[in-house]
Amino acid sequence: MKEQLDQMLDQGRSALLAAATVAALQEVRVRFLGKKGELTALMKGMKDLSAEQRPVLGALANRVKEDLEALFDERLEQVREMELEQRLASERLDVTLPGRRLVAGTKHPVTLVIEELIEIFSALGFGVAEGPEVEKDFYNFEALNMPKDHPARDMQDTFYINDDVVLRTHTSPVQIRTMLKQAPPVRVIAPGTVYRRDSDLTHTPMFHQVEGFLVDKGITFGDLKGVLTAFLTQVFGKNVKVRFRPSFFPFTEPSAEVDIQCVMCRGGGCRVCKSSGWLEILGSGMIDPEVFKAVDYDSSIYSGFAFGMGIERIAMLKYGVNDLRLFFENDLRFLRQF
Ligand code: 2NM
Repeated sequence: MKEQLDQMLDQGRSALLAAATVAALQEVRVRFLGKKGELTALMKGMKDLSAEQRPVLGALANRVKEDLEALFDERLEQVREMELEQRLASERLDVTLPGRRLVAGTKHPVTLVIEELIEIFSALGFGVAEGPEVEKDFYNFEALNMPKDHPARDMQDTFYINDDVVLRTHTSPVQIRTMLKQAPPVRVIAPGTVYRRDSDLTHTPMFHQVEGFLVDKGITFGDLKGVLTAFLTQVFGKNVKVRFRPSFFPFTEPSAEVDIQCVMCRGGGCRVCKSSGWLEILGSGMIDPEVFKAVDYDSSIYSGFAFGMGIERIAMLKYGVNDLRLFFENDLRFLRQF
């Protein structure tokens, strides 16, 4: 039995030293020291020993038990430490690594131009108004001096929802709604999306406009020229040359188209200005008394001017974009440049 105990001590020691995880250590402990363990079984057998042998071997068995328990505790400490170190090593975070950069979006060039125009006209005292894109025929045409049989309706190819409802072909209906709500004096611009049945290299069925108007006592064509010239010099630079040309719109009389000297060739003539040296930027005019009649403004007391422009066209000239379609393709390589 003494040999058995010595052997058990040796085996137990080697097993404890070999166990590399807490779980393996526990297994060794159960195998030798557990209720059904090998040493426990051996100790139970001692009751059959003689009276002289029992205390000697009993003491030896106890020492073996204590040695193994002590070694177990020591190893447990070591293995726990090892496991912790492994975990810390495998879960290590380098807090000095740079973070992943968030991809920030950019504003669409059309948005940038609209924001710039709002900024400029705000400084000139204009408020901003919005209205529905699905609009009644009355606000889109009728109130703008374009009755049902008016030839000017053919100028705009209209998306009809039904006989009385259209996708707005310009943002002028917003001015009509503003005038119906508000008595003069009034100064407002209306930026927004408009729709026309037109689709080719230089036309998209949806595009953007900013229109604006001002009504007060004693407003003249001189005010129109002054405000629009101030506006254009802020967008295209203070040295830009501006030209007013007679034109026609059903809702203004007189009407004028406004050109700036070509930003590409500075008037020398190029493809962009079709060799004319000038670029058409704005439509404008003094608001027709017929429009005032529709919104119940007294044209013997008040007068005003209005204007409108296409935003994509201005964005193309401002940023040197040569293809309208780029604005609608949502190619990030294009959009990220703004
Ligand atoms: C343009 C050109 C000329 C215009 C007129 C009005 C209203 F409602 F006051 F009569 N709003 N916008 C107007 C005038 C728009 O765009 C080329």
